[in-house]
Amino acid sequence: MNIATLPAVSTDTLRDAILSHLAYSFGKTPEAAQIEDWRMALSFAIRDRMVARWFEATRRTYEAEAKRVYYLSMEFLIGRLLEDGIVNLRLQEQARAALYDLGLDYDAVLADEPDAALGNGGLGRLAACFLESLSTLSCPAMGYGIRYEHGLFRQSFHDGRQVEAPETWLLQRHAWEFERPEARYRIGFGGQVRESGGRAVWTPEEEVDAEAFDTPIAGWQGHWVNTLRLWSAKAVHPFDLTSFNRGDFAAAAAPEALARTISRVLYPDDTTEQGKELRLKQEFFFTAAALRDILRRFDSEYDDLGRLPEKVAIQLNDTHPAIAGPELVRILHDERGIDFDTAMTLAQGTLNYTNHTLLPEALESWHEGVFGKLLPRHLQIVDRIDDAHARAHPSRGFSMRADHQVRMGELSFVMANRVNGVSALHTGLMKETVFAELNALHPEKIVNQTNGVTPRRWLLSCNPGLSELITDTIGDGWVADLERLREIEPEVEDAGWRDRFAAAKRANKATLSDWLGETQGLQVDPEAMFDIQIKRMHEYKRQHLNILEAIAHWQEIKDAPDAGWVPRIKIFAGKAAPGYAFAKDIIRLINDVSRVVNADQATREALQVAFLPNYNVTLAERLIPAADLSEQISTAGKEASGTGNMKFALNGAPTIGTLDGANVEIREHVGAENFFLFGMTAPEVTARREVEAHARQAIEADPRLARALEAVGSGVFSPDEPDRYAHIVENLSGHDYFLVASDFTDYWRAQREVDSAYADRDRWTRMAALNTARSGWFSSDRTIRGYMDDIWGAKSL
Ligand code: 26Y
Repeated sequence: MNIATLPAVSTDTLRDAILSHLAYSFGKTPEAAQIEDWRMALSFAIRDRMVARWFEATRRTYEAEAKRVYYLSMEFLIGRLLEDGIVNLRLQEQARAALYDLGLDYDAVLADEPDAALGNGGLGRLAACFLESLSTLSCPAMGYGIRYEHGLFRQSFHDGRQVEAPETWLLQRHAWEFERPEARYRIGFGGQVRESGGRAVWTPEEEVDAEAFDTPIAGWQGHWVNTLRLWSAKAVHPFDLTSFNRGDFAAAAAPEALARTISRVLYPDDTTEQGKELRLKQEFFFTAAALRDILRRFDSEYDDLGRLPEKVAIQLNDTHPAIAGPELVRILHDERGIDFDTAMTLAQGTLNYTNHTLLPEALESWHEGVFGKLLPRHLQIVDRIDDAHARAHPSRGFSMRADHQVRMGELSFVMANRVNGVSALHTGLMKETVFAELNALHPEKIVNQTNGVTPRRWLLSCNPGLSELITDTIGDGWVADLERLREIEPEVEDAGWRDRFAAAKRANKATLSDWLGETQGLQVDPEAMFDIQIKRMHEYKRQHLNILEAIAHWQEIKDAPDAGWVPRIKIFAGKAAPGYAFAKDIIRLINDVSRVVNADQATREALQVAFLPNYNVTLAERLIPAADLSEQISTAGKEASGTGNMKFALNGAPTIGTLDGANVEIREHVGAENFFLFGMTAPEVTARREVEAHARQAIEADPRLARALEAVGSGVFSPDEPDRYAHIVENLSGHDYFLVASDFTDYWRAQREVDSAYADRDRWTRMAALNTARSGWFSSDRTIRGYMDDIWGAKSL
């Protein structure tokens, strides 16, 4: 069969394809089929439609001898893929109708798919948006990562406390991957380095195999399909027969278990770099496999390694794959016999590095003992890289090898052709702080690429009501050219159009309200303002500032229940790293406040608080379209960019926020009058920390803040254990590194401005609609074009 000539997809052909997969791929009759069987059959029918384009994309890339882009990331937070596939292939109507014909509920079938949480948060979700945009822009590209058996833990609450359980996405069948037993590489760890014939020869002590699993990623309209290749760790000799025959079954299975450990679980932390050997193993495992695969492909096309920088661009998503630098040099020099300086230059021309954080505790560094034990040859190479760099720049005042550490940020910087930050503010701060010295030596290296989000998932598919209004108004060209959202701006002056915009938002809120009732037992009036903060739990993101303001608000409502308050529901969601005690205490505090406040008959019309468990991509898709207000309240200078902030603005939720990360650029785009700004700027934050007793001062100056803290400290929300939150109060009135107290007063002011703006519904709708109309720049298509032009030198095919 010529796959390129699959029939055009009608409802009938799709229904037949589903039935055919049900029978031939899953061995089920329609009568016996469970929802999972139907979901798999539909997924296979959709996937079939990608395959021809996938082959075609590969063929065209070879034919054009195009430069290829490789995105190396420890995390790909892809979420569910079925709806994404259906939407991008524009098969929504057919899929809905086909399932209807089969007596099935489309939404229920889609909801059966597990949410693939192979990432912690922003960095992993960015990687997923980038893959989709790379395909939309028909850029020849491939993502490389780890096929974790267990993604980010599942979160629930017991007595308000976070409880973690393993995530098990692979226990259900997964429709999207193709196992590639033939794409398998042996990866070594430990052992010795010897000299032989003037060459270093590394003999690893331990070996595992990396086996590839490929997921096709279709871009908008399915014109181009790239691959996400995830590596799974397999034992070289899966089974120790001698032990088995001896009757020692545990020992017989040991090699298999040991090898699988490497790809078993995602590290659930995105703040504190723990220096765990297993993490370094994971990093080397997937990076080394990816490089072998990249070079195999390169060798199949070209015979001159000197052309590597011309034909290959490798992007390191943060320092997690930084070992790519020394590993590439090792392969080129030790294995391919290229002299060291040339090997280093070739690697430097090929690699690029994206930095996502300035938090010192999240910057990776490895003790040379751990590093040298696992990667003895790489430690030698790092030292040679460091020496070479020092020789070239005798004035430099730092080393990537200070304090017996290997500092991965410096290593990545030196080994990269381009280094980028993820928002204008963040890139500026990179130049002034962590990379000040390196930037002085290499002033051309650092560039900015402000993050973006894919409009297919984050508007078209998650918000069909608003998308339909937009398409009705300006046609559907906006989906692939998001800046065309500007064309709806003139309509914002039209009262009838505004009503339609407001109706779309209200419908989303009603849907969410029903869902909250059904699944969380929460009764919420869809007319209330939906005020939402969803992101990982971190002190710098300041969920505690939000809850303190809620407490103060509640207290004022109690003082004067009839003062005409604007009804609000504050919604929180987010996971805390299992070892981050303070963040977990904030979760518990919010849950405690929620219990007390929601039970208060005197105030519940005006204020409710909810913390939704198990935040993930799917929950974000549910919440963001229904949001009225987006909380982006990090301490200025700490949030590298943020991408949730972009999704909210795009879906018509104005921001209350600080001048941090991409908030700065969002405010520039949507207009200062459509953004609720508060708080200190990054330089003011730095200055404020120098003020003695800054927190005490701020608390003394603001009786509302003092009263809210007093309530927390005296057990109003934890009557069974009054001093449960004493340490939080102590932190916020003492050290208060993230300046919650100092920003409180201005945050309160901005919140009351939000209230009055929301009370004037027509004014609010205008602001909301202008947020949508002016957020087109935050498409990840724009970001990827920036990488292609400024960093990779790659072209659309
Ligand atoms: C080394 C280990 C502890 C670690 C693991 C994961 C360190 C960091 C991370 C993840 C960081 C992350 O998600 N950073 C976020 O990246 C987003 C995409 O650029 C930004 O929008 C966001 O501001 C930043 O916090």
